[in-house]
Amino acid sequence: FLATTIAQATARSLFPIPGPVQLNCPFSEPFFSDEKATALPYVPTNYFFPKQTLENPEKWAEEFGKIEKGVIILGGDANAPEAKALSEKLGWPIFPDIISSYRELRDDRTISHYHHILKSLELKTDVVLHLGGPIVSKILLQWMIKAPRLIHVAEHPKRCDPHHSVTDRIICTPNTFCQQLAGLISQKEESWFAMWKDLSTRAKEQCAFSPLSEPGVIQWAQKMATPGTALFFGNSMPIRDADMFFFPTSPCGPIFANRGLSGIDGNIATVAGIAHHMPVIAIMGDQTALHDLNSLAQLKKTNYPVKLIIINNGGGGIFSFVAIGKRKDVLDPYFAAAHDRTFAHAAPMFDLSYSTELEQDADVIEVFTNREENLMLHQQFDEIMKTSLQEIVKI
Ligand SMILES: Cc1ncc(C[n+]2csc(CCOP(=O)(O)OP(=O)(O)O)c2C)c(N)n1
Repeated sequence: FLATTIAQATARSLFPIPGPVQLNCPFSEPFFSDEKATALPYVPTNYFFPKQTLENPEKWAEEFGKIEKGVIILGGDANAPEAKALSEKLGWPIFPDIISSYRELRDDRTISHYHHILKSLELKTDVVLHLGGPIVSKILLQWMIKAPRLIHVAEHPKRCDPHHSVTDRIICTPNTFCQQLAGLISQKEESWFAMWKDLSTRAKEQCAFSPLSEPGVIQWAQKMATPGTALFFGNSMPIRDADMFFFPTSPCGPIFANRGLSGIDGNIATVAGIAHHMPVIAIMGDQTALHDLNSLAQLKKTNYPVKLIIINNGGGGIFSFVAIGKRKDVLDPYFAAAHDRTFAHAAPMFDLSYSTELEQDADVIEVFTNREENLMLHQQFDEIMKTSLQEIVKI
């Protein structure tokens, strides 16, 4: 029972949608026995997964070959390095979501700052090719659903279409899809791609923040990223800021986040799990860290070191960005759950070293920010970005 159940759970964690699997283990009464358990002979099942292929790639290649203005969006867990070959052939840019496993590659087909471009300018595309799972950027989601054609490719049949806008749903492994098509399409010209690249280069020039600000912490992590270290971005603003501002200049380690689960729970436990396999730099908000405080005990037991950076803005800073942010009377007590706690005592309670300096070598680093200033910083940044990108379009 145990061997085949574990084999099945492992298989389910990999296919069709990679992710955690919960096993419920009911213990039979009286819960404890002195009797020695006897190991029975066991045979675990070996699983082999299908690689979904495209039935009629020629039809799609012919259609795509006629379209000049298209974009390739790599969503969560898209894991499609072959998108590069397809992008090169079609002359379509790639917008890689923070957890698409593509941003880590840092290749020249990437339009890193797509979020800022779409927020600043009114650009239109004829086709969106969305590979893999959901995306973090709401701005990108609102933009892509306006495209006359929205093609979603994933290897499972699950719907990932919150606005009911998908026009074509293709069940196929995204990487195989790109590989099959790229081989059939002849080289197209690059002016559409070049426009996106120019805009992205200009957008990048605007992204410089103090390391004491929330986006600045993300940019600090960008500097520290190495191929052998994983990155984890907590829910709420850290994952959103990472989606907007985390663009390593050379290939980096895998990027993790708890997307699609209920939310801010279990973030520290997730980091501990990753650190059984490789070192981790983790960034999360104070509420997220408080919600999973007892998992700090796990950080002492990992095979590899963890640097846990807690951005403490005294509550849920994300709520300042939504409509309720204007109602300070209800915002602080009921949404932000404002507090003035620090982690200075929590870290040593679990034998973890603690600092408030990013550059220090400590297990837990707490960076203090301010929710209102953070909102203003983002708003001012958006304005500067808009002006700067609009200048280019006028030229
Ligand atoms: C288990 C759970 N409870 C509540 C929420 C709602 N929620 C979303 S973001 C957030 C605030 C998170 O605050 P923090 O970790 O400090 O990050 P910040 O917003 O400051 O970036 C809350 C409570 C959730 N996502 N999950």
